[in-house]
Amino acid sequence: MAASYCYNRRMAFTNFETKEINCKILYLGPSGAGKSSNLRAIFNQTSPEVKAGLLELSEDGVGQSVFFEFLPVSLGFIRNYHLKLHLYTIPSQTLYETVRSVIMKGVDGFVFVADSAPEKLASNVEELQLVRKILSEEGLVHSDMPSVIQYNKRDMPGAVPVEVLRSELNPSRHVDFEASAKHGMGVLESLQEISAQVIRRLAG
Ligand SMILES: Nc1nc2c(ncn2[C@@H]2O[C@H](COP(=O)(O)OP(=O)(O)OP(=O)(O)O)[C@@H](O)[C@H]2O)c(=O)[nH]1
Ligand SMILES: [Mg+2]
Repeated sequence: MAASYCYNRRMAFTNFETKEINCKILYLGPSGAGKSSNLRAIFNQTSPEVKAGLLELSEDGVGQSVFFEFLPVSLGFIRNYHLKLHLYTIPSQTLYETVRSVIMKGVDGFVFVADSAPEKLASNVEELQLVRKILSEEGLVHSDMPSVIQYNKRDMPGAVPVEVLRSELNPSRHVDFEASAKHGMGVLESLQEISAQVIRRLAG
Protein backbone atom coordinates (compact mmCIF):
# COMPACT_ATOMS: atom_id res chain seq x y z
CA MET A 1 0.00 0.00 0.00
CA ALA A 2 1.32 3.43 -0.88
CA ALA A 3 2.32 5.60 2.04
CA SER A 4 -0.45 8.04 2.81
CA TYR A 5 1.52 10.21 5.15
CA CYS A 6 4.64 12.22 4.97
CA TYR A 7 7.04 13.61 7.48
CA ASN A 8 9.89 15.99 7.06
CA ARG A 9 11.16 18.93 9.08
CA ARG A 10 9.48 21.47 6.82
CA MET A 11 6.10 19.76 6.55
CA ALA A 12 5.43 18.50 10.04
CA PHE A 13 3.50 15.25 9.89
CA THR A 14 1.01 15.29 7.06
CA ASN A 15 -1.52 12.50 6.76
CA PHE A 16 -2.97 12.70 3.25
CA GLU A 17 -5.70 10.14 3.96
CA THR A 18 -7.22 11.93 6.94
CA LYS A 19 -6.13 15.34 5.58
CA GLU A 20 -4.36 16.37 8.76
CA ILE A 21 -1.22 18.36 9.35
CA ASN A 22 0.16 17.62 12.80
CA CYS A 23 2.68 19.95 14.39
CA LYS A 24 4.57 18.92 17.49
CA ILE A 25 5.41 21.64 19.98
CA LEU A 26 7.32 20.92 23.17
CA TYR A 27 7.18 22.89 26.41
CA LEU A 28 10.64 22.55 27.91
CA GLY A 29 12.36 24.07 30.90
CA PRO A 30 13.71 23.23 34.33
CA SER A 31 11.72 21.31 36.89
CA GLY A 32 8.93 23.38 38.41
CA ALA A 33 9.26 26.29 35.94
CA GLY A 34 5.60 26.12 34.93
CA LYS A 35 5.39 23.88 31.86
CA SER A 36 2.31 22.00 33.09
CA SER A 37 0.78 25.30 34.24
CA ASN A 38 1.10 26.58 30.66
CA LEU A 39 -0.78 23.58 29.28
CA ARG A 40 -3.40 23.83 31.99
CA ALA A 41 -3.91 27.55 31.27
CA ILE A 42 -4.25 26.83 27.53
CA PHE A 43 -6.72 24.09 28.33
CA ASN A 44 -8.73 26.44 30.55
CA GLN A 45 -8.61 29.45 28.22
CA THR A 46 -9.36 27.92 24.83
CA SER A 47 -12.83 27.18 23.55
CA PRO A 48 -14.23 23.63 23.66
CA GLU A 49 -13.94 23.36 19.87
CA VAL A 50 -10.24 24.18 19.97
CA LYS A 51 -9.14 21.98 22.81
CA ALA A 52 -9.39 18.26 22.44
CA GLY A 53 -8.32 17.18 25.90
CA LEU A 54 -5.37 17.31 28.23
CA LEU A 55 -3.77 13.97 28.91
CA GLU A 56 -1.80 14.12 32.12
CA LEU A 57 0.38 11.19 32.91
CA SER A 58 1.57 12.18 36.33
CA GLU A 59 1.26 10.12 39.47
CA ASP A 60 -1.79 11.91 40.83
CA GLY A 61 -2.52 14.58 38.19
CA VAL A 62 -0.92 17.32 40.28
CA GLY A 63 2.61 18.24 41.19
CA GLN A 64 5.74 17.03 39.48
CA SER A 65 5.10 15.51 36.06
CA VAL A 66 6.25 11.95 36.05
CA PHE A 67 6.00 11.00 32.40
CA PHE A 68 4.66 13.58 30.02
CA GLU A 69 1.55 15.62 29.28
CA PHE A 70 -0.16 16.03 25.98
CA LEU A 71 -2.70 18.60 24.75
CA PRO A 72 -3.98 18.55 21.18
CA VAL A 73 -5.19 21.93 19.90
CA SER A 74 -7.01 22.45 16.62
CA LEU A 75 -6.03 25.51 14.60
CA GLY A 76 -8.72 25.02 11.97
CA PHE A 77 -8.39 24.22 8.29
CA ILE A 78 -5.96 25.28 5.58
CA ARG A 79 -7.09 24.25 2.09
CA ASN A 80 -9.09 21.27 3.34
CA TYR A 81 -6.32 20.16 5.66
CA HIS A 82 -6.96 20.10 9.41
CA LEU A 83 -4.08 21.85 11.16
CA LYS A 84 -3.44 20.40 14.62
CA LEU A 85 -0.93 21.37 17.24
CA HIS A 86 0.24 18.69 19.63
CA LEU A 87 1.59 20.30 22.76
CA TYR A 88 3.79 18.19 25.01
CA THR A 89 5.58 18.74 28.29
CA ILE A 90 8.36 16.48 29.45
CA PRO A 91 9.77 16.37 32.97
CA SER A 92 13.38 17.40 33.18
CA GLN A 93 14.71 14.52 35.25
CA THR A 94 17.43 12.60 33.47
CA LEU A 95 15.73 9.39 34.60
CA TYR A 96 13.38 9.88 31.69
CA GLU A 97 16.04 10.52 29.07
CA THR A 98 14.70 7.70 26.89
CA VAL A 99 11.16 9.05 27.05
CA ARG A 100 12.48 12.49 26.31
CA SER A 101 14.40 11.45 23.23
CA VAL A 102 11.31 9.63 21.88
CA ILE A 103 9.12 12.69 22.43
CA MET A 104 11.78 14.95 20.91
CA LYS A 105 11.52 13.03 17.62
CA GLY A 106 9.89 15.11 14.92
CA VAL A 107 9.66 18.28 17.02
CA ASP A 108 8.51 21.30 15.01
CA GLY A 109 9.16 23.96 17.63
CA PHE A 110 9.45 24.58 21.35
CA VAL A 111 8.60 27.00 24.12
CA PHE A 112 11.35 27.21 26.74
CA VAL A 113 9.71 28.03 30.06
CA ALA A 114 12.21 29.72 32.36
CA ASP A 115 11.67 30.22 36.08
CA SER A 116 12.16 33.84 37.23
CA ALA A 117 13.07 32.83 40.79
CA PRO A 118 16.65 33.98 41.56
CA GLU A 119 17.63 30.55 42.89
CA LYS A 120 16.58 28.99 39.57
CA LEU A 121 18.83 31.10 37.36
CA ALA A 122 21.55 28.45 37.11
CA SER A 123 19.06 25.62 36.42
CA ASN A 124 17.47 27.67 33.63
CA VAL A 125 20.85 28.07 31.96
CA GLU A 126 21.77 24.40 32.45
CA GLU A 127 18.41 23.21 31.15
CA LEU A 128 18.61 25.35 28.03
CA GLN A 129 22.09 23.96 27.37
CA LEU A 130 20.71 20.45 27.80
CA VAL A 131 17.83 21.20 25.42
CA ARG A 132 20.31 22.42 22.80
CA LYS A 133 22.41 19.29 23.29
CA ILE A 134 19.40 17.00 22.83
CA LEU A 135 18.30 18.97 19.76
CA SER A 136 21.77 18.63 18.28
CA GLU A 137 21.55 14.86 18.79
CA GLU A 138 18.45 15.06 16.58
CA GLY A 139 20.38 17.09 14.03
CA LEU A 140 18.57 20.29 15.00
CA VAL A 141 19.92 23.73 15.86
CA HIS A 142 18.00 26.07 18.16
CA SER A 143 18.53 29.16 16.00
CA ASP A 144 17.07 27.39 12.93
CA MET A 145 13.90 26.27 14.71
CA PRO A 146 10.63 27.91 15.67
CA SER A 147 11.05 28.77 19.34
CA VAL A 148 9.85 31.08 22.08
CA ILE A 149 11.58 31.87 25.37
CA GLN A 150 9.08 32.49 28.16
CA TYR A 151 10.12 34.15 31.42
CA ASN A 152 7.54 32.70 33.78
CA LYS A 153 6.52 33.53 37.37
CA ARG A 154 6.82 37.29 36.78
CA ASP A 155 4.29 37.75 39.60
CA MET A 156 6.76 36.46 42.19
CA PRO A 157 8.30 39.01 44.51
CA GLY A 158 12.05 39.12 43.90
CA ALA A 159 11.75 37.86 40.32
CA VAL A 160 15.03 38.22 38.43
CA PRO A 161 14.83 41.31 36.16
CA VAL A 162 13.93 40.43 32.59
CA GLU A 163 17.10 42.06 31.24
CA VAL A 164 19.19 39.66 33.35
CA LEU A 165 17.20 36.61 32.18
CA ARG A 166 17.47 37.83 28.61
CA SER A 167 21.22 38.26 28.75
CA GLU A 168 21.69 34.83 30.39
CA LEU A 169 19.18 32.85 28.33
CA ASN A 170 18.50 34.76 25.17
CA PRO A 171 21.51 36.73 23.91
CA SER A 172 20.50 35.82 20.32
CA ARG A 173 17.14 37.51 20.86
CA HIS A 174 14.66 34.79 19.98
CA VAL A 175 11.10 36.01 20.51
CA ASP A 176 10.46 36.14 24.24
CA PHE A 177 7.54 36.85 26.58
CA GLU A 178 7.00 37.55 30.23
CA ALA A 179 4.39 35.28 31.76
CA SER A 180 2.58 34.21 34.85
CA ALA A 181 1.26 30.83 33.81
CA LYS A 182 -0.40 30.30 37.16
CA HIS A 183 -2.60 33.32 36.39
CA GLY A 184 -2.89 32.61 32.68
CA MET A 185 -0.82 35.65 31.67
CA GLY A 186 1.51 35.51 28.66
CA VAL A 187 0.48 31.92 27.96
CA LEU A 188 -1.70 32.41 24.90
CA GLU A 189 0.75 35.01 23.55
CA SER A 190 3.53 32.42 23.71
CA LEU A 191 1.31 29.80 22.06
CA GLN A 192 0.21 32.18 19.30
CA GLU A 193 3.79 33.14 18.54
CA ILE A 194 5.11 29.58 18.39
CA SER A 195 2.11 28.57 16.24
CA ALA A 196 2.74 31.49 13.88
CA GLN A 197 6.41 30.56 13.55
CA VAL A 198 5.57 26.90 12.85
CA ILE A 199 2.95 27.88 10.27
CA ARG A 200 5.39 30.29 8.58
CA ARG A 201 7.88 27.44 8.40
CA LEU A 202 5.25 25.16 6.85
CA ALA A 203 4.28 27.79 4.31
CA GLY A 204 7.88 28.67 3.47
N1 LIG B 1 3.82 32.31 41.48
C1 LIG B 1 3.76 31.54 40.40
N2 LIG B 1 3.78 30.22 40.53
C2 LIG B 1 3.72 29.46 39.42
C3 LIG B 1 3.61 30.04 38.11
N3 LIG B 1 3.58 29.04 37.21
C4 LIG B 1 3.64 27.90 37.89
N4 LIG B 1 3.72 28.13 39.23
C5 LIG B 1 3.78 27.16 40.33
O1 LIG B 1 5.03 26.45 40.25
C6 LIG B 1 4.83 25.09 40.61
C7 LIG B 1 5.32 24.19 39.47
O2 LIG B 1 4.51 24.43 38.33
P1 LIG B 1 4.33 23.31 37.19
O3 LIG B 1 3.50 23.89 36.12
O4 LIG B 1 3.88 22.03 37.80
O5 LIG B 1 5.85 23.18 36.72
P2 LIG B 1 6.46 22.13 35.68
O6 LIG B 1 7.45 22.88 34.85
O7 LIG B 1 5.41 21.41 34.95
O8 LIG B 1 7.24 21.16 36.68
P3 LIG B 1 7.76 19.65 36.38
O9 LIG B 1 6.69 18.92 35.64
O10 LIG B 1 8.04 19.10 37.73
O11 LIG B 1 9.04 19.80 35.60
C8 LIG B 1 3.35 24.92 40.89
O12 LIG B 1 3.15 25.02 42.27
C9 LIG B 1 2.70 26.08 40.17
O13 LIG B 1 1.49 26.50 40.76
C10 LIG B 1 3.57 31.48 38.03
O14 LIG B 1 3.49 32.06 36.95
N5 LIG B 1 3.64 32.17 39.20
MG1 LIG C 1 4.94 19.39 34.85
